[in-house]
Order: sequence, then structure tokens, then C-alpha cells
Amino acid sequence: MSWKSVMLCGLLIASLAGGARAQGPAPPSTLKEAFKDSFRIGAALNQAQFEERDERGTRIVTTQFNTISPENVLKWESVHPGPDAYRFDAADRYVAFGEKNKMFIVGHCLVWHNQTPRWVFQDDKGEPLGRAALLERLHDHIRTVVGRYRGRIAGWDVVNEALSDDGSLRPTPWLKLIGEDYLAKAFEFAHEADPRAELYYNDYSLENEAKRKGAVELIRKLQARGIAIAAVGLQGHDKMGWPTLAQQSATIEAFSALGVKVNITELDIDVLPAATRQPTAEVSQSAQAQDKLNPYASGLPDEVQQALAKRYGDLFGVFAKYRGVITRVTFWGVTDADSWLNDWPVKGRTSYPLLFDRNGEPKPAFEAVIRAAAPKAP
Ligand code: 9MR
Repeated sequence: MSWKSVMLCGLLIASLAGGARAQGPAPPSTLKEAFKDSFRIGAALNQAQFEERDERGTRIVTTQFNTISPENVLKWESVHPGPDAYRFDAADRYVAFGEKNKMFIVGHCLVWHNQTPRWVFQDDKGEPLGRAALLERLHDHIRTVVGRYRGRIAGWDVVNEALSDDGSLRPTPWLKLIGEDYLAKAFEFAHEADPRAELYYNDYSLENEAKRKGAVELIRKLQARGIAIAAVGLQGHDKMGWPTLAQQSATIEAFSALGVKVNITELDIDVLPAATRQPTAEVSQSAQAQDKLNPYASGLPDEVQQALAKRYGDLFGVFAKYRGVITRVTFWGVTDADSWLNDWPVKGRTSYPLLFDRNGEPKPAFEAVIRAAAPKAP
């Protein structure tokens, strides 16, 4: 579908959805316009997009979105590859792109167990670092990275994926070497480096009850220490049947009850056959490539395309209902061609998780999302 047909489509939707209603204005043709009274809407960018080498991708970003997240360039291994080496060239370009386009700029992420080099947890003899030394290293990292973009990056994923599926703290090197308070320390260091930045806890599968309970407990403990968490990020690496709409609503309500906002931070919907036992976004999982796991290599059948559109519409129906709690919905990628799901957990699959197809054209799911923004007829 071309851009021209999207505009026409707006008119068509108005006449179909409007039915007997008096002819109103055509629905908006961009995501940021459609949701302007609800929440910010964004995408995670790869380097070619914020460096404007992917012209088509960049154009979609500047037309459709008002907030951006960095898919990889602000992770520890990218900005702090060696003990005395910081490298900010790519991250600087990411932030400059966001400023040029007047976008709400997100930082992702300060503390994680992935994409963090091994040296971070070791002394110069290769032995595990002690608590004090690792805290000092963490402090230096956060002060340097957050401090560099003080007043420019508006919100930070301070800690990413600290919980296991059962809701207990994940046994990462951070936990083992520092102890439970590594999370509190990370938030304190981030607040000290930029007192005005919003600070977030970000994780996947919080829609499952056990993990959600663990996250609620975690946020409560941090709040009891006086830490101001602005929002919990629900990554939203969703499947066609997971989470249910009831799980989605219950999760938003559970965090809202703690007095924090909710951001949907890494949204995509996987239509391919499951290759892991449980829905997860654990990047260390992998599965062997097989034809039956890659059924749509030559195109997405119309019925699946329509089912994806309905699923997106249903989820955005829930997001729109909680517009007072949700402040941002960010997709993890711009077009289907960019998505990490083409290579995870099986390498080389053809995945269809986003709103724009491999040619950068909006899919039926795009229209379904725009429709979900419209106030319902009484
Ligand atoms: O999309 C990212 C991909 O390019 C990287 O190879 C991967 C490696 O860890 O990380 C992906 O992003 C992840 C995000 O940072 C945290 N939540 C899960 C995301 C998908 O794996």
C-alpha cells in the first residue's frame, strides 16, 4: 500500500467506521497525530536510521514518531568498550537526530547482564571484582554516560531485565558481586547525574503473574528507599495469543496502583511459530533453523496479515483505555526488515512483527492502530 493510499484509506475508514454518524473529519494519517492526546509514540532506531543513511526508514521515523529509543548504541559494550575507553560518536549522532527532530529522547540502558563486556566484572588479573570496586565502576559509567547527555536524554532505562520468570532477582554478575542493592545504587547514581531525567525499570514478561509480583515488590522496595521511579517499561515482545488482553490490563493496573506510569517500550508481535517453550525475550535462547519454523519466507498470507491487524487493534484498544497511565508506546524497530525477530531465536527467518513492511509501506496493522486511537462512537 502506498502513502497516497494511506491517506485515501483514512477517508475510507471514516466512511466505514462512521456509518450512520455525521460525517466528521478524516482520521489522522500518522501515528503521532492519532495519539497526540494519549501518549507519545516511538520506535527503536538502528544506526542507519538516525544517521539518515536509510532514507526510507528515516522518513518513516520523522513522519510517524515523536520519541526514539536507541536499539544498541547506548548499551555498555557500545559506549564503554574498555576500562578506560568511552566511545560516544554513534550515541552523539543518535541524540543529535532526536534534538533536530524535537523528539523525546530515551536512553537504553545503563545496567543489564547482556551486551556488557566481561571485563566490567573482573579485576586486572581476571578475578571477580569485589563489591566496592564494581560499585565504583558502575558509578563512573552512569556518571559519565548520563552526565554527558544531561538535560538532553529525557528518560533512562536504568535497570533492564533484573528479574527471572519466577519473580526473583535474576542471578546476574551485578547481583552476585554487589548484592540486592545494586538496583537502588544504579537509580541513585542516575538521579545524581541528571536530577531531571525520568528513570525507568524495564523488563519483559511482566504480564505473567509471578514475574509481575516480583516487579511490584521490587518497585515498592525502591520507593521505600526514596527512589523516584517515573515508569515501569513493559517491553511488549508479544505473540498472537500472549499476553491476553486481561493480562495486559491487569499489568498496567498493578503498576499504576504503585503511583508509577507505564511505558510500552519494545513493542512487536511475533506471528511465526513458537521456537521457545515459553513466551520470552531472553536473547541467550536459540533454536535450530527448520523450514516449518519459517513458514512465510515468500510472503504473509492475507489471513495472517488480517489477524495481526486485529491483534494490534485489540492491544492498542487497551493502551488507549489506559491513556492516563501510559505515557509512551515504542515499537522495537521501524520496518519488518529491521526487526531483531528475523534472527531470534532462530537465525534467518522472515518475520512480520511491526507496522511497516519490508518496502516501508504501512500494513493493515497500521490502519488498525490508527483506528484504535479514535474515540469510540457512543
Ligand atoms: O534489538 C537488539 C538486537 O539488535 C541486539 O542484537 C540484542 C542483543 O542483546 O538486543 C536487542 O534488543 C533487546 C533490548 O535491548 C532489551 N530487550 C530485548 C531486546 C530484544 O532482544
